[in-house]
Amino acid sequence: SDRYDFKTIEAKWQQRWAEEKPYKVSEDPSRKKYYVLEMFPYPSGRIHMGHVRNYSIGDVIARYKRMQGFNVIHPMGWDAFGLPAENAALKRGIHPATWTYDNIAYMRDQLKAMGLSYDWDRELATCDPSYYRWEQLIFLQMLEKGLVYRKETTVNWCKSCQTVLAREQVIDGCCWRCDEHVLPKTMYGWFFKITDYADELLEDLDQLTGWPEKVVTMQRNWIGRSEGLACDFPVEDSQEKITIFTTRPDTIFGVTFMSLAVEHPLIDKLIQGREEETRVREFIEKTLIEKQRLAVDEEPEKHGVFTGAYCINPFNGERVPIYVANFVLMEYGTGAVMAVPAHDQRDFEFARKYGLPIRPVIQPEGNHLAGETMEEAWTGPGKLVDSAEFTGMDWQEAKKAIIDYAADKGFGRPHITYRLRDWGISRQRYWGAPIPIIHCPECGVVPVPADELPVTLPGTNDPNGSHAPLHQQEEFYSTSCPGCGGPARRETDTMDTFVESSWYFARYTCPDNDQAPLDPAKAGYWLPVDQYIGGVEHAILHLLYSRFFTKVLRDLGYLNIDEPFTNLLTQGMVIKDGAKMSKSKGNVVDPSDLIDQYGADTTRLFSLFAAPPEKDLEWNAQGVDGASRFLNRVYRLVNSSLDCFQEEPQDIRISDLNETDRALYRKTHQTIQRVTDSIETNFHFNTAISAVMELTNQISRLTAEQAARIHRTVLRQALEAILRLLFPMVPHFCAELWEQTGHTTLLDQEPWPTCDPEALKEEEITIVVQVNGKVRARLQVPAAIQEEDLKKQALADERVQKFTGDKKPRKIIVVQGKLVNIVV
Ligand code: ANZ
Ligand code: ZN
Repeated sequence: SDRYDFKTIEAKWQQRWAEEKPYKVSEDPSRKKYYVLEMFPYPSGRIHMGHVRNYSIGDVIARYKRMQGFNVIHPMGWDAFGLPAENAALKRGIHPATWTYDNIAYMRDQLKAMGLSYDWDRELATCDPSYYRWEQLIFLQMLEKGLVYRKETTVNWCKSCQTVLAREQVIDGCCWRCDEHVLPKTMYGWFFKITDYADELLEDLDQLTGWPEKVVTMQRNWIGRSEGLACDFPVEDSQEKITIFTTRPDTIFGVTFMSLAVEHPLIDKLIQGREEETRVREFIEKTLIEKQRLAVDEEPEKHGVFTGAYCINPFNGERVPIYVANFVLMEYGTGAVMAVPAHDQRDFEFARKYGLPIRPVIQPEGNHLAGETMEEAWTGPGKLVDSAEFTGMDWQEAKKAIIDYAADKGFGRPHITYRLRDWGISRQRYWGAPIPIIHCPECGVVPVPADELPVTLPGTNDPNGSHAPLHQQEEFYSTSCPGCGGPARRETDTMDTFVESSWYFARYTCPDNDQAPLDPAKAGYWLPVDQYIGGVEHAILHLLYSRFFTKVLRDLGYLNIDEPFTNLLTQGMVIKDGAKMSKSKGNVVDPSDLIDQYGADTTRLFSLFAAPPEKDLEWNAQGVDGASRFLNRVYRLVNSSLDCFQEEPQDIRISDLNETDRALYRKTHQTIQRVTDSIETNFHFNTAISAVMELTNQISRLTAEQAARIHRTVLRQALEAILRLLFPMVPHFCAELWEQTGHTTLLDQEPWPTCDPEALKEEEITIVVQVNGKVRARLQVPAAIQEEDLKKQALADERVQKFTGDKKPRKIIVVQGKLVNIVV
């Protein structure tokens, strides 16, 4: 057959790479390192097209950088804890560990069948005690530094499943698994103090020039820094005061009521014994239940209830009625808002609904707002009115002046609030890393001594072992206190799986280290990750947590960097029939079928050629066929030209070549230039591949006669360039042809081709310029010059103008590539 035998070829090279380990690396201070990393997969069972795309992109970069001489680290592992393993265990009656490790074994084979150039000796699985024991140690070291704490919070609790649910697992107020009503429950949980790093996490975003701007913006908004005023409003007839946070101190004379979050701790005191008490309590209860029902980001309709109590605006001594409102968040600012309906839309709607006064205190230029006629809040700029001594000030100026005034009088202070919350890491599930803590009735919370780590998950070595939540496994939790030796109880929460993925990229630098989580020398050599590649769905949490962990590990002395990922590429989705490929849509293409039918190289080539990495990739069967046909064409082309590899190559000077040879030589070097440029600018492999296709076409178009006479070295260089340039994308294919053409080196160790600058210069020709038939000048012009440009240049030439003078040319005759005759 005239199709190349990809099955044999791919198996052969995969075996060689497994045996010879050309992708195994170690630290070498004499060489520049390059760390390329794709987000590691969850071992869900099989790889999908999204993986194929992600890993193909990473592999091209790894191979390209290797050919450029970098010491390239390119590792792979498994994000192996998490819920699906437990669900599968429930459904199929197998242990989560069995399910996970079986999947890993299967998916590892699938990745190997793609020919990805990983250093497999660095593989890690986060569910392995050899990994999570170090995570437990990091937890303890963070605890010691005050970066871990335990507090009571409200969680989503499913009574029938006896577990906390994540926000996404509450659907219409019910448990996604059993459909039971989900209720708020206060319980203890462990937290990482990510807010301690809020400022640094925000500031260092400026360093991340190699990240997509939209990801940086999403992180900035997530951290959500707000500057403003914290101000105390004394409660009437009471010693209490309510502290509010506002970003608009300039509007403080426009306050007409106060709104508290339903969870605000002062509410009880405010309403006790008042006639409003029952109504308020009912409102709070209703609101708490309603909160459970809301989808993430869904805004409830604004409701509130008057408490009967008043507080005093310290700026003007006015009485301000206190409301409880469902749109005030306890977790933000101080959980209390001074309401200014004239200048805040939420307050405006609330005021209209409950008939509260609207009092404008910021007047925009050329307009006069009146509370009775306003149709919406004015949130723009303006000058202060009805604001005592601040009247007449510009709003920006007034912000400062009012903060200063409050600070001076002692009832307020400048305040910065972050939207970012501390990271709750407690999960009540089985399949996660146990939190290494012991609760002792005498000593309280006691850390597990470091030399007793790991606290292993029970039952993982036994396929029939229990995988019930740890709080149901007495053998696990009953223990003795490391402090007093008395009976004690182990912590039964496990860690959020995002903890594992927050530092795995660092662990790859010493995956077998059994002395410490990290080796600062090794980490120092390899980190930061130069190029990270993954889905944009991780734009916030995973990337933020990894940045946080990097700073923590730096402060614990393990790392000497501030940021983990210098460059980030967020690849687009793989879509089919206009929708993301997913099981639920039934439009999944299984990469294994493709690899079976077309081979790994064709599959890789298709995924790289169909779209630039950051764009969505639309699946189409013709595209795969096209990729396959192209590779077969190159295969035949090289095989029909084997003789050019038999002679010793000669030195080439472009000026010595005849026209056909010169054209191919130029094209070869232009292609090298274009491919390199396309990769360097945002990894646009699709245009890189197009360039190689053009070069291939130019060779294929040679007539039999031209082909027979073409300069052997020029042809050889062209074909070698094709193999080198395509190698990162279709490695088995190129490795095989490289060998078939008599090379004994591995292409990985071959340098990336460089281009001959002489060849990139545009070809120039000499044109004779006549005036009325007499030769007056000779011009050096690009060979491809347009006729109009040539005429202009001829007319503009001084030597020519001497003879044409002011006379208007009657006629200009152009003989292509030779002559211009101007008749005057
Ligand atoms: C008075 C005011 C007047 C406000 C005005 C805005 C406009 P950002 O910018 O997002 O930080 N706020 C404060 N704490 C809140 C909470 N716990 N729940 C809901 N809203 C809260 O928003 C800050 C503004 O959001 C604050 O400034 C406060 O309303 C409100 F013309 O105070 B403002
Ligand atoms: Zn004790």
